[in-house]
Amino acid sequence: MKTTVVAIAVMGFGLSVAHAQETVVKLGSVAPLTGTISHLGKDNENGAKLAIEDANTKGITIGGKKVRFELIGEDDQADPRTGTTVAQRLVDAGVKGVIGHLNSGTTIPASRIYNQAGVPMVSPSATNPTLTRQGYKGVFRTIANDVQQGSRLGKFIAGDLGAKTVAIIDDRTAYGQGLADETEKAVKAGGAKVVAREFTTDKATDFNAILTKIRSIKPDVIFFGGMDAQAGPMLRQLKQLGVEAKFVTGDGGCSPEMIKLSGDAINGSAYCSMPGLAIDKMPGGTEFRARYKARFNADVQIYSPYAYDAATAIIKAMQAANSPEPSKYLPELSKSNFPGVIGTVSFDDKGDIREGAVTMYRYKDGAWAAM
Ligand code: ABU
Repeated sequence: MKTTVVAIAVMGFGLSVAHAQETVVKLGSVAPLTGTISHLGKDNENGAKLAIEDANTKGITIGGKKVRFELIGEDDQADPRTGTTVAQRLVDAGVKGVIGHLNSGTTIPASRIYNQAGVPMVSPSATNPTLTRQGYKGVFRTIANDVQQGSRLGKFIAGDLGAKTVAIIDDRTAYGQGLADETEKAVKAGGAKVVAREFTTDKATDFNAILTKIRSIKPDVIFFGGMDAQAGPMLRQLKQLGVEAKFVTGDGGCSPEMIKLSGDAINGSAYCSMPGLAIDKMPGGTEFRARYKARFNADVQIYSPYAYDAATAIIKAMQAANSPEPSKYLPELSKSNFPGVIGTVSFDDKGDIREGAVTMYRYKDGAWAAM
């Protein structure tokens, strides 16, 4: 632990009026800060930053010493290999905990590095179930997982939307493919038929070949497992091809950016799911949205409230343990139970958030409206 002696001198009097001991505790935040989903990465980082600024403003004392938290932001470019590289860099820099990563495809391989180093991590956004099924004690998430999300999506598509035929596309990432698989299971369990299963990548922007094939099948619903950077252009191209099917996607497309990217095509028939409460229904959601806007002059995209609570969980665990050392505060992190922005933050024995809700949204009047 690094200790800094801060001397406050009164200018003009040449006097040192106070000496305070301040301990710097480094935390990492990892997300894609460049590339097509950098808006989501920045949103995650900002959520963690706000929590850390709040903690520093409060003036937290741990082990009898005033603590200043320092957030080290890393860019994993949504790339699994880069994810492990930056994870190791954070471990080498001596971080005591990590908020991240954003993508399941980067978070799962990075979790091995943190586990080996004994550094706890809390992802605000990675929803693939495998993350918390690896037996790593220091791995948590503040968002519901894709078993819960896929099950809700399947019921929504086959039940609420009354679809008889469904085409499913995914981006072949751990998240997109995993969510598509879970949704397919639940769609079938709900009595609908999956008439096409296609895939693209998380780099693609032209989906015409896949969509032309699907157009000839005339499904009632098209489900896409992937992020807004693909979902937006895909929906636009669907409308250009004259496809009438309803379009449903998961949390990766449940952003204001999705609305921008899809343009007018989003009117009338687009839905998304979110593995959490609608921000208006979160106990601290309205206040968080206003504070976020005031601080960053930007709107919440998707996961910043979850990132705020992920950082808060780590800080609170350090306070409860009276130590920033991972081996000391990890048992407290496992026992987290506090009212966060998103609701009660408490983890089950795997590290998944307890009572994870899933909310369905419909596009209406320029925004995603919770149903
Ligand atoms: N939950 C969607 C975005 C992050 C992920 O890859 O899981």
